[in-house]
Amino acid sequence: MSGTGAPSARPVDGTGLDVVVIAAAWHETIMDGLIAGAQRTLDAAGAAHRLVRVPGSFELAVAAQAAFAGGADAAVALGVIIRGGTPHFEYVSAATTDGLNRVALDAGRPVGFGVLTCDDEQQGLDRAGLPGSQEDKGAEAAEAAMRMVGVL
Ligand code: DLZ
Repeated sequence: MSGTGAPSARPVDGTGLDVVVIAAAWHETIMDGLIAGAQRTLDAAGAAHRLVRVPGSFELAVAAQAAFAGGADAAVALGVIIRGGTPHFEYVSAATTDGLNRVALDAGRPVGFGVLTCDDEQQGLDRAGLPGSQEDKGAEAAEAAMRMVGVL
């Protein structure tokens, strides 16, 4: 279940890594798929990992900052933001993305970006790594985070 154009195949070695998976609570079914995909990928790579739940995507960045302060090698940030009738979507999406990027740059440690920004629920389901999904963005984010530890 690899995404269109997404890298794959080359196995990733996560042995010895301490990874924190941070997951928002909104849009439960899609989040369950993203979390399972990330955890499957970390297990397959042999990485130690734990799950931290936060209320919404906006809170992912500060939780990633805390994970790094606690010594984590990498974080995987998972969230689903679905467009509504107000400009809220743009503000939460931008703050989440900018916040996670800033935390990664400040810490010099990788944050796998598994935040879906969707026009509707179906776009999230299609990318959640669930039965019937075409893509598995939780797995992709976990894999990217682990690969980056070896790059930095
Ligand atoms: C408030 C809000 C809204 C409207 N939509 C979403 C969403 O689609 N996905 C998500 O992860 N979080 C959403 N939130 C919650 C915010 O991320 C945040 O948790 C609250 O504004 C409290 O700080």
